[in-house]
Amino acid sequence: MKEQLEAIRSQALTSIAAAQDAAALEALRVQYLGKKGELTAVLKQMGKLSPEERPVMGQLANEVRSAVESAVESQSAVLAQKAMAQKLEDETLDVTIPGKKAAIGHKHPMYTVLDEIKEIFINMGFEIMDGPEIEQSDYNFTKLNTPDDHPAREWSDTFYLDEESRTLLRTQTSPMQIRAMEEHGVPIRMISPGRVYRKDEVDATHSPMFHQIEGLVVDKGITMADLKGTLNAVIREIYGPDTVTRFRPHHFPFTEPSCEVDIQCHKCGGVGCPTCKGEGWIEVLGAGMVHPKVLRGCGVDPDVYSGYAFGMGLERLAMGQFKISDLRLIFENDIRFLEQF
Ligand code: 2NM
Repeated sequence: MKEQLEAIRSQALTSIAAAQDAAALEALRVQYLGKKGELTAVLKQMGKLSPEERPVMGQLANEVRSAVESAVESQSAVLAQKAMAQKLEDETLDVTIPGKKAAIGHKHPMYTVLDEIKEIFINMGFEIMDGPEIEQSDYNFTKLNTPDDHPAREWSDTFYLDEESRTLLRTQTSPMQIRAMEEHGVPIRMISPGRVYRKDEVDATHSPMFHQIEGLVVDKGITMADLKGTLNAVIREIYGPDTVTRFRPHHFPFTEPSCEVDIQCHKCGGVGCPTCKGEGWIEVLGAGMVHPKVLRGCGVDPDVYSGYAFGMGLERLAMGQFKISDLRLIFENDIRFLEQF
């Protein structure tokens, strides 16, 4: 029995010291110390020993058990340390390696201009309202007092989506303002920026899709003076405090009276130059007092309420601001162009 116990001790200590991972170590522990393990099997034979041998073997067996136990414990500590060292090695992070630069791009110049203008109107208490790009011709034309025979209604000018000319791609964002008056009611002070569509051939100043901002203010006692004061303030925010403006009579079906607003050419001071095409003035927006018929059509009593509205093209504004010579550049998304802004 002594030899058996010594054999177990030396085998166990050798194999435990060679165990390479926690699972192998646990298997060895069970093999030697478990209920059905080798040491237990030897101890079961103690009954066969003489009374003198029993305490001697008992003591040896205990020595072997505690030697094996402490070998398991110390190997377990060795393995844990090895695992930690490996983990540290695997997760080594060299904070001195230069980072990877994320190419995230930036805002399109036209949206830079749009955000600037939104900010100006928000600061003046205007709400921003979005609407559908697919509209009913009722909202795009009829409710805006556009006569049945108006050229803008022609198939050659407008993208219709059905044979009956009931749905179309909006040609301006004003249908949104009709919806806003109907749903939100008055008083109202809003702008609606967005894409609009017209059947124009592409050239340096035209595109079948472009962006507009339209504005609408309706309240009791709104007059042309409010229109002029507000638009002058906005124009001076956009073009600078010394900008000279000119309000010229014009015609729109949805406003009466109507006007177009020019700024004096900042390049030549009104004398005439290539920037203003020799005119001395640059047209920047259209506006007018909302037609009583339009108000009435939205359930607003024109004898109690009045309002003004205006519209401007965003591309033209961005082209002026950033000195972009060709409208097509705005939509081609050539990185060599976009990176300049
Ligand atoms: C313009 C010029 C003048 C306009 C009118 C309306 C509405 F819905 F109130 F009738 N919204 N926008 C308007 C007026 C738009 O764009 C050049």
